[in-house]
Amino acid sequence: MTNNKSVLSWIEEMKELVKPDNVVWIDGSKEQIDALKKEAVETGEMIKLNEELLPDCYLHRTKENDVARVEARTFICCKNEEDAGPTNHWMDPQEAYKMLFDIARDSYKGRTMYVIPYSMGPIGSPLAQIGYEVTDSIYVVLNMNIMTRVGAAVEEVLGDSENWIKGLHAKCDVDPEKRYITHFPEDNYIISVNSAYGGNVLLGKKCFALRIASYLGKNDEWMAEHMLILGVEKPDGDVKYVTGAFPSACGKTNLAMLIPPEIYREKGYKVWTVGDDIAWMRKGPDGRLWAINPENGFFGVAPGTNEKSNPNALASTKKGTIFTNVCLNLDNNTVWWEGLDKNPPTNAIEWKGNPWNGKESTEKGAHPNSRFTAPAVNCPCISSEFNATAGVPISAIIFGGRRATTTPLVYQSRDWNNGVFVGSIMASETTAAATGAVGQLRHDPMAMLPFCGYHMGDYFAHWIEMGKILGDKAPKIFNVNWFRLDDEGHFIWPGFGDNFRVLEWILGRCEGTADAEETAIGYVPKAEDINLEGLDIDIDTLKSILYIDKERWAAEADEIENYYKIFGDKLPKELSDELAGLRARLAK
Ligand code: GTP
Ligand code: SPV
Ligand code: MN
Repeated sequence: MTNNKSVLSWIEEMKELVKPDNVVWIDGSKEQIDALKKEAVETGEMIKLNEELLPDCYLHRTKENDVARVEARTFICCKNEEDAGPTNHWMDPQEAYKMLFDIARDSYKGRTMYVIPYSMGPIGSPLAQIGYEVTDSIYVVLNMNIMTRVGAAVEEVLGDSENWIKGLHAKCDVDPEKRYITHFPEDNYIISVNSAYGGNVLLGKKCFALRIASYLGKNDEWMAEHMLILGVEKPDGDVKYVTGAFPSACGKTNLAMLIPPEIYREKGYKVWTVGDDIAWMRKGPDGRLWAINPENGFFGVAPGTNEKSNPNALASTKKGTIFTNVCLNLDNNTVWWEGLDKNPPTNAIEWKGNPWNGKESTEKGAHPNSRFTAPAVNCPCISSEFNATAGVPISAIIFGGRRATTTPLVYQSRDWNNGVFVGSIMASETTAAATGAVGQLRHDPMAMLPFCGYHMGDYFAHWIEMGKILGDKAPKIFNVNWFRLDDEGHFIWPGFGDNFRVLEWILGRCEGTADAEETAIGYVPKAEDINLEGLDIDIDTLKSILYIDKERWAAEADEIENYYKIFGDKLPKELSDELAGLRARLAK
């Protein structure tokens, strides 16, 4: 426990408010964490899985109404409504505090308050930040203990500094009508009530590491982004690092842990995972952009994860993992989800807790947004630089979305500002990661629509500014789309490990060794520039997903113009100029 006055006085304030029966300070020790696991099993909050097949693994089921992020109930509470911008929900901070404190008041009665000191980023890294989360949920404590660096060492680094983020989580009655996920960027404060699910309650993750951190970064020349970080090792041992921003459930974890096709493995190519969801980036002493992963684990989408699609993610879940809302196989007390294998258990309990026979039922065994919380150290391809306090230098930034049409497999932006434009016009089909309709195309600039803690127009301006700060050392910017569909609705590109072929082209472009064709939207590989060796796809098919359909893009430009209107005079002139440039090139 700390002597930090600012921390102690806030904890006193919280105790006064929520009135816990007792307070437990999380030190992160094995004894303490083991005791909490035991308690959670005794109360039924978690189910212990087969110790031989899945050592130290647990299953947790949330309420049926509490299975994903709730964007409609997520708020940015800053003094001026204008500062939250057109893409965020806003609440007046004073009104919000009052309403939230009223909801949370006395809600820990009969419960324990857990105080979690945590570091986002390697403890002591100049890029790391510290937070305290108080919660009445053991599930939250155990997940935070996997996803962040928790405990006494964090408090030692903080010392008596007042530079830390407050996070209050209160489960209350898990009432969806009173559920609020709120952020006070001007006060370094997060309050989350009436949920007990992932991104709503693991306050270090989306709330802090993206919404609050994006605001901090804007004011201090750094960036907090919804990005994976990976390293590509070449046969000569040289490693080049790349980040990728794809919207929720659009392939970050899969790309981050990719295994290159055999023809590359034979030559000695490898991929190393630094992060699968969030990157914090700042200009380093050498002038390049350096990135850390502020997290310490993976909160990954379970469905679709299998031995073929993502063996590294699957291996990461084999010990010390918490599964949420997957299916329980009663025959051997292990877990199952759609897409794990073709053998659904017949004697099982589905994610809602009902008996389930996978051979007969038409219902799903696992929720589409069921997740695993796995320690990063479990990952067979975890980067040697995972804990590097300086981070890793970034050569390329990749944007990408889920687009059935229009957007080609890959293209390179013309320069930094054009790359910011490419990120700003991202659109993607919605997924089960947030409540609401699935499969609807929506704008999701830089994959940050649900996560930007301030005005998106100012966020674009910050990106432009970072380009000026980095100058000719700025990473090159690309866009990818693994999700083009054929007339029958099948994915055209094989994806997963074969995405390495696209990564190879991207790095080749950074090094000046790969060829491309200049098009209206940017530099697109000629079909021959993507290596298809060992792959069963013909060159005409590849051509079809590299083709730039000018009519569709002209319609896209109209759509972008319309979308841009919501930013009013906050839209940087650089971006309206880029749009005009695109139109002019399309008209040629
Ligand atoms: P969040 O954790 O929500 O931020 O998601 P994510 O971006 O990490 O997505 P993830 O890698 O978990 O992938 C989500 C879904 O996309 C899974 O169902 C994957 O099977 C699917 N997916 C990932 N990569 C590819 C790909 O290259 N091609 C196709 N067709 N599907 C993919
Ligand atoms: C996402 O939705 O982008 C996630 C899962 O990574 S959550 O932590 O719930 O936000
Ligand atoms: Mn995510």
